[in-house]
Amino acid sequence: GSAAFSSRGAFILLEGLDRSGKTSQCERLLAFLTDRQIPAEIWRYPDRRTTVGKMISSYLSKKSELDDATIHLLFAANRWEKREEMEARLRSGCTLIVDRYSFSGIAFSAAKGLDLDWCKAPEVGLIAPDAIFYLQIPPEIAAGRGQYGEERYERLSFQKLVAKQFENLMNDDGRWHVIDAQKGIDEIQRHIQELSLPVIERCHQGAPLLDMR
Ligand code: Z5A
Repeated sequence: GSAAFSSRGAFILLEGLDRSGKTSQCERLLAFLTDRQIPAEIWRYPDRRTTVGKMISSYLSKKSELDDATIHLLFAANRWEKREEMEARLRSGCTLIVDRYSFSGIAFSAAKGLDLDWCKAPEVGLIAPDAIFYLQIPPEIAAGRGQYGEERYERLSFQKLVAKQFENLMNDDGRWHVIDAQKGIDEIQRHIQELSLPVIERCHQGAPLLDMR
């Protein structure tokens, strides 16, 4: 019937600082949905497997240098090169649990001092998430969850600036959910599950795909 025709998966995004617990929550949400026979998969950005992704990975591991504008555009290009596949997966009915996306792209570059509107521009026209879970954590607490590694950006002073940018990007359009990332892993997960199910249901009922604006 027409409902089946328009039925699609949901785009569920997790954002937050390094060590906020995104990966742990994505994995648990995938297990939960799979258990309930809801088709789902995890996507993460940057996708380090593509040609662009390899350039990003080399930059993050400090094996190469790029100016701030160039790396910003590469992160965006890494989303654009997956846009078509993302749309196809969603339209096939698969829910995508995504670990970082445009908001990380904008927050990290704006934290370096790049113009906010300039940072947002290359994201316009990408597929927009149906729900965004921002795992909110004081940067000092995140830093305490183990030694920062050797990657670029893994410094407390910079993470503080990024946190400020994330808080600026949130709005009250109903898609953003601020989650207290200091709670226990299971409690956070239950909260995310409760908020995700109605979103997935709406998408299955044919809610239109959204574009980043
Ligand atoms: N970046 C960018 O600049 N522009 C862009 O467009 C994009 C990204 C997409 C990629 O990092 C870097 O690129 C990133 C942003 C930038 N730089 N930084 N910072 P990545 O994706 O490779 O790494 P990450 O996202 O920062 O992942 P992470 O370090 O793995 O963090 P996480 O996924 O949020 O956390 P986790 O692995 O689930 O948990 C971390 C630890 O905390 C672990 O030991 C857990 O067991 C523990 N944990 C998790 N939850 C809890 C709770 N609730 N309580 C206590 N302990 C917990």
